[in-house]
Amino acid sequence: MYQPEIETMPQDRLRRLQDERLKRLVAYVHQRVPFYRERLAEAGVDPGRFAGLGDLPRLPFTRKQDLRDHYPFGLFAVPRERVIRVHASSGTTGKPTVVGYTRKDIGVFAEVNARSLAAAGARPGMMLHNAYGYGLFTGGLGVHYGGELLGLTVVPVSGGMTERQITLIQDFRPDVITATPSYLQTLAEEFKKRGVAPEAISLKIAIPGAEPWTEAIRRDIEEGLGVKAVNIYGLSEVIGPGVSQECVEGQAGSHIWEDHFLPEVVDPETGEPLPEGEKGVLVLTTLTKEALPLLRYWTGDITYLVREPCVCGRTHARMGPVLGRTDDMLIIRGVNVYPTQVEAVLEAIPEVAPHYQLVVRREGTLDEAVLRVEVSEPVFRRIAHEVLSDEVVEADHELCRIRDRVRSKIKDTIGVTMRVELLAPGEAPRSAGGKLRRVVDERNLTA
Ligand code: DLL
Repeated sequence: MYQPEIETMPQDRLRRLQDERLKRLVAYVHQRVPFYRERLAEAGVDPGRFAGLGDLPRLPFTRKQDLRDHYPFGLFAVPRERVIRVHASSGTTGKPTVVGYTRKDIGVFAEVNARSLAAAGARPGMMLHNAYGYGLFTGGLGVHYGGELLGLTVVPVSGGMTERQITLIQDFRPDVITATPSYLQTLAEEFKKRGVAPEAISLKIAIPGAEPWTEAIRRDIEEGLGVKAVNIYGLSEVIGPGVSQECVEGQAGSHIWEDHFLPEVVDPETGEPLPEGEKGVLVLTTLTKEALPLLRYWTGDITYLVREPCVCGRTHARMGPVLGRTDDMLIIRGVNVYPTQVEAVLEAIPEVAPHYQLVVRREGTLDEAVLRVEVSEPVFRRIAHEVLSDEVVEADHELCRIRDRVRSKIKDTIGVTMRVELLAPGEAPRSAGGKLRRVVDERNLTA
């Protein structure tokens, strides 16, 4: 562990630490951020009488829109001159969300990433191939500083230029790789195409994050690259990568570094806090940030919390995988659909691969959902063989059966009829280095 005394702190001590820090935070934002002064007044919270953790549900939520409304620097709690770095995340609409860091914030950012890398199994002296994007995106620089602090040799490759990535991995022989899960799949496929066996790849640990992924993708990455794959989670508004990290011992949920980030899971409709284990929206309060402290930030990510002790000995609560987002939930003919539900269905059908694209359009007044999914390699070879041996009818039957199976499983589990189109292996979109968009909504519903 990078900081064993903090990472294994008994939960009652951790609560006391959070309680003190939360009280200090409320006084701090009240004094320094006009937006929060107003919001706290509206909520009837007097910082002098704020009772700490027990009073947490009385604090107002902060949403992405609040950051947009105060674009670019309006929510900063320190003069711009004390901000030594900014990052930004590109929103789907309009202006990016801008975040800032004081020197101390950058220190915390490095610390939580050093902790995360160590929890993933990285050790001082190892080499890290960092393929998260460098630049305004927090992934590259966040992991980079953590790697240096832990004592790794960091190779700042950034995303993209797959050819060069492969060469560097083969020549430098790194132990650890950090990249989005979809890009790790792309790299695994490239190695396979070149006939490089997983055992011949030097990598031992992969740390996917920045977009949702599933157990099937974990298997893909672990088998394809010959590694253990452990999740890293984070978001720019709260700090960037390193808000939580799955430990390699447990591979069962990601430890939220609770001395810096106070987690809650709340009901997406009512905002009421939910008990441990129930699914809802993750809400995070930054306990130590100076430049951009946030009260109860509504991440939009759907997950659940686990407070049970972990096999690794860390006491910090774990979050489950991100199951969807309140805002990428699609409503198709009145039914709520999360892309991860589609993924789960596809994973249970061996004839197809979990590479897909979901296109939703409007036909007249009706929504039409088209699920384009790749058939698995063995199915593809069998069909190709049948076609070449002039058994076209058999091939056609088999494809029909697979399409029907996918369609009826989707209908049974999600409740929506989708048109299914089968693709050859490799035809669904792949990541070229960054986050991958698997869902295309062409309905333009705001127009
Ligand atoms: O993606 C920070 C990051 C960089 C995390 C590198 C991990 C690794 P944003 O661009 O602000 O920040 O996007 C944040 O991405 O609210 C989630 O919806 C999603 N996300 C991030 N990590 C995960 C993950 C970075 N491990 C948004 N699993 C978050 C699922 C994730 N979704």
